[in-house]
Amino acid sequence: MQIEIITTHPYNDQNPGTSGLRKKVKVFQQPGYLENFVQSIFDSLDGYAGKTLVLGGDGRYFNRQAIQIIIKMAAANGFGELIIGQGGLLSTPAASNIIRKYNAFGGLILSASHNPGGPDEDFGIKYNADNGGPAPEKYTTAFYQRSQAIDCYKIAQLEDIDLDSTYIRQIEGLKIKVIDPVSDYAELMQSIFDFGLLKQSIGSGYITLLFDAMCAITGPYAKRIFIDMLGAKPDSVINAEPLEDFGGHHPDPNLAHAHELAERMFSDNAPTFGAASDGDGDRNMITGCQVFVTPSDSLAIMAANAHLIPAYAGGLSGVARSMPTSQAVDRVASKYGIPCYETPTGWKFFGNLLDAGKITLCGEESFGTGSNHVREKDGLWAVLFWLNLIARKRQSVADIVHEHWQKFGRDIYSRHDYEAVEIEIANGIVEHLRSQLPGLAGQVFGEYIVKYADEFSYVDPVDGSISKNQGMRIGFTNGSRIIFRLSGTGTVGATLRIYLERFEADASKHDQDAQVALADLIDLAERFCEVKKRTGRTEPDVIT
Ligand code: VG1
Ligand code: CO
Repeated sequence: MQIEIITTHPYNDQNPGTSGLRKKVKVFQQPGYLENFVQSIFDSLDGYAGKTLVLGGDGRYFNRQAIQIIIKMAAANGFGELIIGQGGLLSTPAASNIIRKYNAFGGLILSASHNPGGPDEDFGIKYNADNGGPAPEKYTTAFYQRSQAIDCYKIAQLEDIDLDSTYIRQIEGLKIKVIDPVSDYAELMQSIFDFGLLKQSIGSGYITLLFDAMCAITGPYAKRIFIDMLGAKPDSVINAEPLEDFGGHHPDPNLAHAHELAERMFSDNAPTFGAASDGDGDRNMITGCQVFVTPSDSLAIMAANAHLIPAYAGGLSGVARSMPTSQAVDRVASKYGIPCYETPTGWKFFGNLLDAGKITLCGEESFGTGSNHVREKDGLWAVLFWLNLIARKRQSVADIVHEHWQKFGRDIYSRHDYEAVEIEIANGIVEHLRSQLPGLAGQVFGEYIVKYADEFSYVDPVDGSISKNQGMRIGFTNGSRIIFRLSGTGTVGATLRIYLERFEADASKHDQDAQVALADLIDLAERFCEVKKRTGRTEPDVIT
C-alpha cells in the first residue's frame, strides 16, 4: 500500500461545537479541509495501530466522497480494520452500538444531524470513542488544537472502495468489512423491548402507527423494524428513502418541520401513534392522536414507566437531563428516590454518567432521549419505548400524558429560537445578559421573584472535569426558569435559544396552550435579552 504525505496548511475554524464539526458542504470541500480535521483527530489519539474504526453517516450530500477519503486516510494511518455501513450509511445510535458490540477503537460519524443537506447546505463529522459515545471535551479541544498546527496528512493510494454490497476484504494489513447497517441495531432493539407484545398490538389494530423518516437515515431502520419485524402496514413509514438533500427539507423532527406527520396526527382519522426522527436518527418526536408530547415530558414519562419495559424492569440507577430540559424528570426521580443529574447541553456529557452506571435514562429538550443501551440519543429506541408503553398500559398517548401530569404536575415548557442572527448582535445580546446577572437575584417582576441568575458551570461527577459558560439561567422562587444559550450546531450566524418553563400543579389548568401559559415569562425574556429590539424581528423563527 503506497502512502502519500500531503503538505497542508491549518484552517482556523475547526473547533467542534455541541456535536462535532459542522460547516457548509462548500467549506468541507476546500482542499485539505476534511483531511486536516481527520488527521488532527488521528494525531490526537493514541494506540489505534491495528485496531478497528467504525465509519458511516446519514447519507447526506458529500457522505460518499468523505467516506472514501477517510478510508484511505485510516489505511495510511495504520488502522487494522474498518467497519463501514453499506451505502456509507449508519444512523448515529447504530454506529454507537457497532462500536460497542465489535469492541472498536472508535468511530467517525458523518452527519450534520437535523441541519439541511445538499451542495449548498451542511455537512458534519464527529469522533466517538470506544464506549460508543461522542468524544468528551478534552478530546475535542485536542482535535482543535492539533488542527491549528497541522502541516501534513497521510493518505493511501487506493482505489475507491465498493460501498454498495456487504463483504469482507483484506487489503494488505487492512481488513474492510462493509456490513448491513440495520441488522445489529434491530437485534439490539429486540433485546430491549417486548416485540411479541408489540406485534400483537399492531397486528390486532390496537396500535396504528405513522412514522416520518423525513427522507433521512431512519427510513431503512423503520421499515425493517416496524414493517418487517412488527407487521405494521407498508404505508405506516413515510419519507422512507434516504435522500442526499432530504427532499429539500430540514430533517428536524418538530411540528414545524415534520408537517406531513403533524397534519395527519391532528386530522379527524389520525392514527393512535405518530413519530419522526432526524437526519442521523438520534432524535425523536412523539405524538398521539391529536396530541404532541414535549421531549421534556417524554423523558419524565419514560422514567416514571420504565419498569414496564423488559430491559428496565429492574428499575433505573438514576436519570439525567441537560440543563435547559424541563424539571419534569426531576420530580419523577425524587418520587422514586433515584439520583437526577443536570448536565450541559450535548450528549457527550452523559457518557461518563452512563459508563459509571450512575444513570440508566437521560434526555434533552431538543427531542433527544436515550439509555445505557448505547452512548448516543436514539430516535427509534424512543419510538419503540412509547409503543411498548402504550401496549402495556393499554392507554392512549393523551391519557398517558394527562395521567402523568395529574400525578406529578405539569412543567409547561417551550423553546424559542432566533436563527441566523448576526454574530455581533448575538454577542451584544450575550454581553447585555451577562452584565445583568449579578444584580438580578431578589428582584421582583410581577408574580416572579428572581431566586438566582448565573451562568451554568458543570463539574463532571465522574472525572471532575469542569465545563464553564454553558448557558445563562434565571431561576425564580416559584421554580420557573428562563435560560439563554447560543447554539453550537448552526452554520450561519448565531442562533439564540430561549428556554421557558413554569410549573403548574393545578390539574384544571393542565390543558392550557404553552405559549399562553408562558406569556409573562416570554415578555420577561425579551426584557432581559432584547432580541426583538436588537434584531428588529417580531417573533422567533422556530417555536417548539
Ligand atoms: C442542539 C441541541 C442539543 C443537541 C445537539 C445535537 O445543540 O440543543 O440538545 O445535543 O443539537 O443534536 P445546540 O448547541 O444547537 O443547541 V443532533 O440530533 O443535531 O446531533
Ligand atoms: Co441528530
